[in-house]
Amino acid sequence: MRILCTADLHIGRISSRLPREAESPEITARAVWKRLVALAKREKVDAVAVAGDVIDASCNYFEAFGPLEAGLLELAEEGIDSFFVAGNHDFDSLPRFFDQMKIPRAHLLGRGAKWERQTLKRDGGSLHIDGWSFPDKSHAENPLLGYKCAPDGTPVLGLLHADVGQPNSSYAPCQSGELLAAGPSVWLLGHIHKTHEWRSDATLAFYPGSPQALDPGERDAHGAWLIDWPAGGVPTRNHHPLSTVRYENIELKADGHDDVAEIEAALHRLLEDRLAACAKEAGPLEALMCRVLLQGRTKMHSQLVRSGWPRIEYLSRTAQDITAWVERVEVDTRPVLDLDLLAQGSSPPALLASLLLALDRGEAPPLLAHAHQRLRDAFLTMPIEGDGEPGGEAEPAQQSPDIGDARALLLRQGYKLLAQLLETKS
Ligand SMILES: [Mn+2]
Repeated sequence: MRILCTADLHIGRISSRLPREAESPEITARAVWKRLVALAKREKVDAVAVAGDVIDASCNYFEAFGPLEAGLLELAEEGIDSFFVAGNHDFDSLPRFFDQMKIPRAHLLGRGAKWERQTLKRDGGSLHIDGWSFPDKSHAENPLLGYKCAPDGTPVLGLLHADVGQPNSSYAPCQSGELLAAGPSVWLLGHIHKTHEWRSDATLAFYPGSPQALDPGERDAHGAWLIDWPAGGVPTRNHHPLSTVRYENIELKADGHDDVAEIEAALHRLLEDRLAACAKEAGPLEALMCRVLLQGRTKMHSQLVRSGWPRIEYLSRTAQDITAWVERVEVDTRPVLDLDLLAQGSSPPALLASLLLALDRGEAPPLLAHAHQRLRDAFLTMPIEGDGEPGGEAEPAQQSPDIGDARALLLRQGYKLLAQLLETKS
């Protein structure tokens, strides 16, 4: 049995923060659905399984309707079944689609938050698919509390859109341990857009991640997973890249680079290395969007902080039909200063230098706790990138700032201020 697994397509969205030149029809979630259908046919899979959030929002219903119908009909013609559950984004639109379209071999499981089992039969084997769909735009109860997996010797694939390991989540919270003990040999999960897995001896539970990377928080390779499930054997899983966009963070050490040309040259080398590394598992990749973090001690610090890097938006590099773009440069460099010497005395620069030294040593001056509190307050009122619902789907990049974040921010701002104070003084 071969099952192509995905989730979180969010038809209606496109990959964000691309320069206009990098935009193509292929960066839409609609287009990745087409590539997924083509992959399913090429790989001659038995079924496609999708763990929710296929349609981004109710208002994208008409945009999603045509491509979904066409893709599902193509799959059906090839004898490929498809199994869906609804997520928090398409709790209403996906059931509506299935109500209006009667497509052979396409199944929506678990409407109204009621667990439902379908069985896929092929020569030499069968597979149960147990699924549960979101009944509303949020659901604070654990969906596994109502789940019973009746074992009958047939392997089971569980299909669920849920927030794993976040007990206070409003999006079907459950624990990885509960999933691994619930009965299915494999759980295909939706909701978190990054690939993540949990394993026990006999069980695998995983988020396949969004097949098209949609924003800079969705880093690394994105695609779908193909599970090969031999009758009576252990399933194996392979990643197939499908995203035309890949977001990456690049750290560039500016130590020893004392003019812009040197830093530019170092950046070009890094982009080339990253391009070469990404080309190895590129699939349909067209754009590599790099967020560059400039770190280290450099004489260029003040200039970089003051003027940023005006030419950066034009920086691109192409190799093997993939173009690397610098999406943003975050300057986190430090000036070349003797802080111990500067910290002597009681002038404003001296007091600031002592504070920076204390922060660098890992001490906790009162300002640190204060800054942390202010950061957390700001986080609570901040809209979540790409989602628009405050306090919505917390993803790793969107968790409440910790004390380390506060320390890094104070250091960054402190060095900036110190460099400026010293300049004013001279
Ligand atoms: Mn979701």
